[in-house]
Amino acid sequence: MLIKVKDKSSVIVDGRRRYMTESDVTDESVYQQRRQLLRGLGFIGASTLLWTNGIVGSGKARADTFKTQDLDFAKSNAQTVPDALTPEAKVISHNNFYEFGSQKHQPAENAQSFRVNPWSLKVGGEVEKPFTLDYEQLFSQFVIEERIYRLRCVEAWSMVIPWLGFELGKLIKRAQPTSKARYVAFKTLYDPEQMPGQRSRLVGGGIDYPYVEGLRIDEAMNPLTLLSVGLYGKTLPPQNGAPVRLVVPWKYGFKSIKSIVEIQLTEKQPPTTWNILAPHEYGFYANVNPEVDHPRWSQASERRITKGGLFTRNRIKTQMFNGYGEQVADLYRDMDLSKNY
Ligand SMILES: Nc1nc2c(c(=O)[nH]1)N[C@H]1C(S)=C(S)[C@@H](COP(=O)(O)O)O[C@H]1N2
Ligand SMILES: [Mo]
Repeated sequence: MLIKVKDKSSVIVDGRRRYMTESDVTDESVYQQRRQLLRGLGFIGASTLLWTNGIVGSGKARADTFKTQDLDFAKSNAQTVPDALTPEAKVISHNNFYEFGSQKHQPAENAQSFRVNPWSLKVGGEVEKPFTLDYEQLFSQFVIEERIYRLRCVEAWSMVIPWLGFELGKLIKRAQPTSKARYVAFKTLYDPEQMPGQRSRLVGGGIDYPYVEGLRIDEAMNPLTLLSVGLYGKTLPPQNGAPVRLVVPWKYGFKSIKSIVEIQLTEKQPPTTWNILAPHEYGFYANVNPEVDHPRWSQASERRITKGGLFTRNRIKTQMFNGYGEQVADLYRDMDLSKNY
């Protein structure tokens, strides 16, 4: 499996074709400086075939069996936050991915043999030009940027994650939506053979799979909305939604659907998994809002997952739209957010 972001000369190493990267031709520090410069100029570097062993999760979970690959990317200065990053070991070992079990440690334990290549992401529905991306095209068709975003789970914990990906809006534009397209519907892979949560309601938290999500088209086109293919400089580990997942940073985490196989433009508002499960608790919009409590708990504050153990004091105030109000408040100016939760 190789990820070829741009055409590069290739060499054969140990009997395998290997694409040259910057690090092959320069020494490491020069490579880093050059990469910095290229990023500053708005170029992306090219990638890779550096197999990494990943990182061992903090707990018992062996989150490192799956092989991620280094990805090169353009650093975006515009989309970052001043908050400290959540350590990678926690990002990849404390997950919600009910297809692999409903407890936080289970996805990292149960998803390590998940097959991400070959993959097929279908883009269709109310569009002039439907298309499909295969695994390599997920990394080669759009410029990969780094975006450092807060992720606020509806359960009142949060992380700060350096994602790699591209704007969903760019993919949608390529498909040329028709005038009927008002919403965007997303679907996760359905593969009970690989996903124990899809075989057993007990493991899968009672969800009717496949997991589905949706956005209004103006939300989908907002430049913050990301299709992520990596984090911490590497391709996504399966527990975080490999090979491609949505990231909508101003909404509760459950909107950020993982391991997507289908994106459909639609005329009608699509059904969404948590709304189907408990409509009075989880709305279609699910914007982070400290003033609208969950029926069973407050949303005024959150536990920020940082360095330090479980009992580190790290309770912080939750911000309206997770701190992204400047970019997104306009989308909702005529709406009652306590009704459209
Ligand atoms: N297919 C699918 N996508 C999903 C989920 C899931 O269970 N299945 N959980 C959601 C929830 S509740 C959260 S908080 C985020 C967690 O993303 P992370 O594990 O990468 O932090 O993924 C979201 N995407
Ligand atoms: Mo969540």
